[in-house]
Amino acid sequence: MIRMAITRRPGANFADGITTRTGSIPDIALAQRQHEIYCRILREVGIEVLELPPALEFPDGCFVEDTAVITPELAVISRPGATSRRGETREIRSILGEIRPTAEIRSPGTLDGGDVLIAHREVFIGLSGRTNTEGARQLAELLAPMGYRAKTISVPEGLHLKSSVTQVDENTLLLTDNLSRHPAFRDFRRWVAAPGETCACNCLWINDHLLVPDGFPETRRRLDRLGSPVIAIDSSEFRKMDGGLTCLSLRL
Ligand code: CIR
Repeated sequence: MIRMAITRRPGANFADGITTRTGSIPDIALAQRQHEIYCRILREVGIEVLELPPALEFPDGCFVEDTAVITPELAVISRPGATSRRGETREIRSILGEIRPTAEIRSPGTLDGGDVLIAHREVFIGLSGRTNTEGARQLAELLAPMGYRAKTISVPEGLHLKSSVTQVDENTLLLTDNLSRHPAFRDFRRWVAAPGETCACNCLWINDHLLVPDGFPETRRRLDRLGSPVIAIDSSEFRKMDGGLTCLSLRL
């Protein structure tokens, strides 16, 4: 049961963040509305949401997931791979430090929370443009004493591992065709996103509800069969900045 989430509202300079999607500039007012709806839905599924104000020095600051990896036992403060995002961890470290024991990824390690998928006691760590082998090694070492087993996976496409695979129920992963054959995931039931709907892979399964990005009807039809209530959320403006539903919160 997730009791609390930390989010940060997108600021007026949200469009100055990093993106690979040239030519699609986010509408700030719409992003702010979509963010409000996201926070409201988290509250509706029983979560207390700590909404931080925009941090104008960090246009990507609303993607708070990248700043930490949280387990019930420990919060590991990340060291984001993009130098423009490193400072985002400062305030998150002090908030999490009040709530949970903390540890840190240290230089030369880099790690973005979006590259880390924890399901049961398995920690899947994506090696991407943001997370390097040293960051992955440090995270694995920090979590091992609590019984977590880490596996690294080369991120074949998209920004982060969780752009292409997320957990959608206790034993099911929603993933891209490419990743579905990866041996690291063989103990899970694997559902491939419908053709042309790979952006639907970033879902958020939380408190027995499944939050899915709006606009991917075929994948949604499949997810409806899983049994958890499915809630579609329009995250179009975050997608323009390479973000999705998991990116917008830290959950604990
Ligand atoms: C970035 O490039 O860092 C941001 N524009 C998007 C981060 C998305 N975060 C995530 O998938 N966890």
